[in-house]
Amino acid sequence: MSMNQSAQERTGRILSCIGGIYTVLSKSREIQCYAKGTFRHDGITPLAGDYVTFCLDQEPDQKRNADGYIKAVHPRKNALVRPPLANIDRLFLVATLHDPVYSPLALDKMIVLAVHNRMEPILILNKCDLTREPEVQAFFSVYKTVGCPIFTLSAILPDPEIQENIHALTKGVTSAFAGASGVGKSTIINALFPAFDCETGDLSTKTARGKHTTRQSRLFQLDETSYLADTPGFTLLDFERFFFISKEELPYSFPEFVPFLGQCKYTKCTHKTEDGCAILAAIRVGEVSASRHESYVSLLSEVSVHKPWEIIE
Ligand SMILES: Nc1nc2c(ncn2[C@@H]2O[C@H](COP(=O)(O)OP(=O)(O)O)[C@@H](O)[C@H]2O)c(=O)[nH]1
Ligand SMILES: [Mg+2]
Ligand SMILES: [Zn+2]
Repeated sequence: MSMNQSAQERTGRILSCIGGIYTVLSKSREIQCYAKGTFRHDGITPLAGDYVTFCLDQEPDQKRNADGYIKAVHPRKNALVRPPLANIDRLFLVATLHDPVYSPLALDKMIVLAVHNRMEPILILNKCDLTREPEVQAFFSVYKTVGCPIFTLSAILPDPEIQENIHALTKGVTSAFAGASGVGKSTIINALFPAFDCETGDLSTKTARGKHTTRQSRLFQLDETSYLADTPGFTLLDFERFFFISKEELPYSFPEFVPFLGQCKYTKCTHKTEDGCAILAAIRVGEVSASRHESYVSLLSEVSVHKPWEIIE
């Protein structure tokens, strides 16, 4: 490397990647970078959401249409495989009791995934205009023991106070929305962040044959310290591919189980049906919900089939 090629190192955050060119946000400026770091040897691919060290090229690379190159990817808090995103702090999980009917197992699996990957789960029960109050209460009583925030709302009849409370939870963090197709993710996001261009309905991401086109993931800066991930087709199916967690770790991803772990009669208790199980005792006194425990038992049989080498840290 000649003298005049030595470049000053800077840090920034990747907002998006299109055709191998990364848009890196650094001090309110968007810099186009290609990847050229030692991380390549480590098999790390830079992702939207990554904090990176980059260098500006002395002379912008006309051929590549880039201003500089990414030199290093900083350690991640977490990374999702699909959509490819790194460093998500909060995961808003949207569910509905009608159109579509939510699956407790699917929702509980998403909560496990969030907790296991150090994303704080926030539950949103949407389409409450289609739902009778006792059904909403039943949902609430199952999930209140989890200990995460729960919002019940109707995205087509926005309530300013609920909106404000959800909005406040996106401050100073990087958030993403997840949930089955049709639950109202885009409608909720559009109402909360009018500047964020998020189409309702998933039609535009499908081709005529009904296949999803590959859309790149993208981070949207809400304000200086707040980011929102654009996750158009982020449904449970996308989680399944990287649902790797050991059976020993699983109970720790049920936040309401944690205070009782270590209190069972048998140290190797799997909390299924054992005598003297503290989790089963907690269900009897209403501190853990039976439906959540049912999901735990189902997921335990699912994770037990993975061999240790399949576990991705
Ligand atoms: N009745 C009712 N319909 C809703 C509500 N929220 C969204 N929808 C409708 O549900 C459909 C799917 O919403 P969309 O935001 O595209 O869902 P997404 O696939 O999760 O992004 C659209 O036709 C919305 O108008 C709601 O609170 N109540
Ligand atoms: Mg959508
Ligand atoms: Zn137990």
